[in-house]
Amino acid sequence: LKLERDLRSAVDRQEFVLYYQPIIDLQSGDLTDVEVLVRWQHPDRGLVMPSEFIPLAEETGLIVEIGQWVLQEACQTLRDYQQQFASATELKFSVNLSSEQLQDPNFIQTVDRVLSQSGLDGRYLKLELTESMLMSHEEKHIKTLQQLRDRSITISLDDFGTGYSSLSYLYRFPLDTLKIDQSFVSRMISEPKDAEIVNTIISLARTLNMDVIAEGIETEEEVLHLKKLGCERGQGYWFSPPMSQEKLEEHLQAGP
Ligand code: G
Ligand code: G
Ligand code: MN
Ligand code: NA
Repeated sequence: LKLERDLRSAVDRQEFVLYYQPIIDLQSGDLTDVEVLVRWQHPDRGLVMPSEFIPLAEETGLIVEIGQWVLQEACQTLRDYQQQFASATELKFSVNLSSEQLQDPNFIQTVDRVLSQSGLDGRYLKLELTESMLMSHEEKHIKTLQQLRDRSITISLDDFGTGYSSLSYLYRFPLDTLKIDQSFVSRMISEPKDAEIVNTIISLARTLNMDVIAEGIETEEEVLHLKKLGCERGQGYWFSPPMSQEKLEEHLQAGP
C-alpha cells in the first residue's frame, strides 16, 4: 500500500503541520481556546486532510507517533506564544486524541515529557476525546483521566450527542467540557427536534457542572439562538475556519 508507506516516511520526515480553529466566548466575542487540527503536507499531493489519513494512522498504530508530535508541537507553540503575545497568556490549546493514544501504556509518560520539554503548564492544555473511546476499559480510562486532571489538564467530550453516553455514564469520568456535535447545530434552526437536543445538552452540561462548546457554527442566526439557550462558547466557519500558524499569529498580534 503506497499510502501506508508514505505515511510511515511522513512520520520520519515530519511532514505534518498544525492548523488552528478559534473557540469563542459567545457573549464577549473573546478568543478563549484554539482547537489544534493536524494536516499532512504531502510532497506530491499537497495538504492532506485528517479524514484521509487518520483512519489509516489508527489502523497501523502510527497515530501514536503522530500524536506525540502533535502534542509536542502544540505545547511548544503555545508556550512560545505566551511569551510573545499578550493576547495568548490565558489561551488554551485543545488537542484531539485517538483511542490508540489514550490506551498507550506510555501515554502519561509522554504527556509529562511534553509538558516538561515545552515548559507549558498543564492548565493551558485541553484534550478532546469522543464518547466511544471511553466505552471500553472504563476503570483504566477513569484512572488515566484522573492522572491528566492531576496535571491540571482539562478534557472535552467531542462530537457529543452522536455516541451512547448516558447521564450516569458521564458522571463517572472526570470531564470538563461537552462539545455539541455540528450536525445538531447545523439543523437547529430548521429542525425543532435538533434545537431541543441542543437545549438538552446545554442543560445536561449545567447539571454535570461542565461547560459547553457548540461546534460548526456557520451563521449569525445560530449564534443568537445558542446565546439564547445559554451556550457559553462556540466555534465554526462563522468565526473562522481552521487557519495556518501564520494566520493565527497575525490574529494574536492584533490582540483580543
Ligand atoms: O481538521 P478537520 O478539519 O478535517 O478534522 C477532522 C477530524 O480529524 C477531527 O474531527 C478530528 O477528529 C480528527 N483530527 C484532527 N486533528 C487530529 C489530531 O491531531 N489527532 C487525532 N487523533 N485526530 C485529529
Ligand atoms: O474534532 P472534530 O471532529 O470536531 O473536528 C472538527 C471538524 O469540523 C474539522 O474537520 C473542521 O475543519 C470542521 N469544521 C469546523 N468548523 C466547521 C463549520 O463551521 N462547518 C463545517 N461543516 N465544518 C467545520
Ligand atoms: Mn475536535
Ligand atoms: Na467534533
